[in-house]
Amino acid sequence: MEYNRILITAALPYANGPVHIGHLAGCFLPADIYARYQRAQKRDVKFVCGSDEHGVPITIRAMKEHITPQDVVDKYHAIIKDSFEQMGISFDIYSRTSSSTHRETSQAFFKKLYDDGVFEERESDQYYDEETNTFLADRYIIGTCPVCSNDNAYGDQCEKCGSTLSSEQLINPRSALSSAPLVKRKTTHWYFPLDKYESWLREWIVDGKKDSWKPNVYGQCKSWIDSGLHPRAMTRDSSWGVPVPLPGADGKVLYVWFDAPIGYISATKDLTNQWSDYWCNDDTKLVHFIGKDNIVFHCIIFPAMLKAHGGFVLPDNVPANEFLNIEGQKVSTSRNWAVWVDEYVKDFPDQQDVLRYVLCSNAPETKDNDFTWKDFQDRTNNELVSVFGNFVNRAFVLMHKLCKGRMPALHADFMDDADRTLIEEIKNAKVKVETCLEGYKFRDGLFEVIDLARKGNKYMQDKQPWITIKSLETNPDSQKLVDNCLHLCLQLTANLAILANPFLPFTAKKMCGMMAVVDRMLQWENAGRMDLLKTNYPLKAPELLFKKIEDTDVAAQIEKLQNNLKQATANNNMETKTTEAEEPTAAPLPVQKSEISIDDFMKIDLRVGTILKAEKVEKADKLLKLELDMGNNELRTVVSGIALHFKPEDIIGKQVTVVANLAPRKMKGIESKGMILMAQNNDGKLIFVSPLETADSGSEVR
Ligand code: B3M
Ligand code: ZN
Repeated sequence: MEYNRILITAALPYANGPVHIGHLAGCFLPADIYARYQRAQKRDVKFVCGSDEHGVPITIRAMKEHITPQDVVDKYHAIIKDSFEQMGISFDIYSRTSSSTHRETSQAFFKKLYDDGVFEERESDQYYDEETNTFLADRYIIGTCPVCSNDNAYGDQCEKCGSTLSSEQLINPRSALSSAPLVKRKTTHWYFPLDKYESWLREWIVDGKKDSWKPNVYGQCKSWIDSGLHPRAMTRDSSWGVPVPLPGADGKVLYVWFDAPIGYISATKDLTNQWSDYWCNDDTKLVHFIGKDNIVFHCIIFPAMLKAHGGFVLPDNVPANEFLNIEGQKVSTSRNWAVWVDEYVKDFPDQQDVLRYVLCSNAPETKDNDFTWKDFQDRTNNELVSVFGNFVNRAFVLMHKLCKGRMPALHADFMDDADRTLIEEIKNAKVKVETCLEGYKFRDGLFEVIDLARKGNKYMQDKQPWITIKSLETNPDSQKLVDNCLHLCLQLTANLAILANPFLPFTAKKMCGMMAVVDRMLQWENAGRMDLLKTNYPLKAPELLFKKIEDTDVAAQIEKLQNNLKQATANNNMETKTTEAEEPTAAPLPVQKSEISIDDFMKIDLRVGTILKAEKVEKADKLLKLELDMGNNELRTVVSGIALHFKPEDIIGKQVTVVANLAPRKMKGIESKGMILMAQNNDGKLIFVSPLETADSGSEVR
């Protein structure tokens, strides 16, 4: 399909708190990289977003803080919008769902479905809190879990045992908002018959998107569709939201997940009168960037709504990311376990690209990932500063020193194979980065950019122009060799600016300043060109592109996290917890053990072993007897307490880290020679500590 327009959306953040780096990594940063890249390709792009200002969490926060919901959203809309601007998230519009455009657009959408007879009207009994005069969503009902007897299970989920529940299943249900006893009241709502769209969805997604959608997205959709779709209520009893546009529907609003995605349409309306060119043409490529918890809404419910309405384009792709954890734990706003973007930009002024770099190079594209401040430091110092920044800086410093501050010429008859290879690499890099970005592989794309800089460094290191120049007196051609080297390094620098621009826009702009070229040079078609900087053109002095992250910065941020957690735990009560829809309660931080010396550590002989056999140990329900290949024809028996977590047949062939010199000991009559290492999640789940790539059995782990 040839597309003539690209409409990019990023999930509308709830305006009930600031955004954290998990939000950035999950959808806003990839969406921005994609938008910047497509604009550089001179395609017709619109990148829209806005605050999601409806929904129960906002009303609860308002109640708690004794302010109106409007006050809540006004406050956070401003903070969120500013955070995005600071981080260079280049929305064409950042709108909000409390706007009049949105009210009219979502009401008209609802009304059209209503008039077309799409909805089913149903009466049901629902829990009502008589003290706060509200119907309670499942999340705001607490009771005893029928599965594990946890007294504080939520109406939609028990966080202790993980069961999905409905409030009807809770034993002794009570309100999370007040101490009033729960009563049931009759209420009428309009249901969208998702079941009627099941066969269409199956055809559109299961048959049609298998190869183009990410496996995590496709898989979630398929399992939803396979387990059967049911009508879903699209209205709620609440005083906050878009009023249901029907006579006699007082006190009823559109369900937040009905109106929020329509917010993409209203935002486009607020942006341009030509909005329907983008929404109502099949040659628009609509791409929704979201986090994994939003998949069903964007892949199933919203498309079915669009289909029922008619006249709208459907998403071409929904490249959802997984979650980013912080220092090994799930982000939790109620425990204040998060890195807030508004605080980052204060703590690290002018270092937006550093965060963009780390979040993209460690993006949770295929699985949940972990952000740690140490890793932030390592990636910044070892990759951005040492590879990219260092290359650009050296090219400029040497050009000023050895070529009088002007772009040196390229002397064709003095070129060698290394020069030609470098030119080839630059051309290849364009194609590689482009392929990655078109396929939503942002990590890989960024890796290619850094890899090109790495090649530049190697080239310069091999050429050593600072040595070559020393033989000027004996060899008058030396200047030409130096010129060639720096000419190529500087053309490479210009290419790096173009390729890095979608990822690191602040840096690319700075580089344009140093090269004294206009930003127009950054257009994608210029990548791969070797004539971007004109010979003899005066270049500016180098600017520092990135600052090193110091140990003290890392320590301060970790301390901040710990303090936030302590404070949040101290202030915590039921109320704050229940305002946070998706938050799991997490286990306390594992306490760090006391310091050891490197010699202590070196005493441990860690090796990779491969599991050849696994079987249950009789009369010991926790133990598995493992037979490990330790390389060099050594087979070893290790007894491990993992039987409750893994089936023996599932772990054959897995590689594990073995403490190989642990004194042997007998367990249930079997001699165990060594121990295997396991990581333990907050929820108690065990995970093998295995090499990321297959290693030779017996390899040392150091
Ligand atoms: N407001 C964000 C979230 O689930 C939700 C997205 C709406 S996108 C239409 O965090
Ligand atoms: Zn439970």
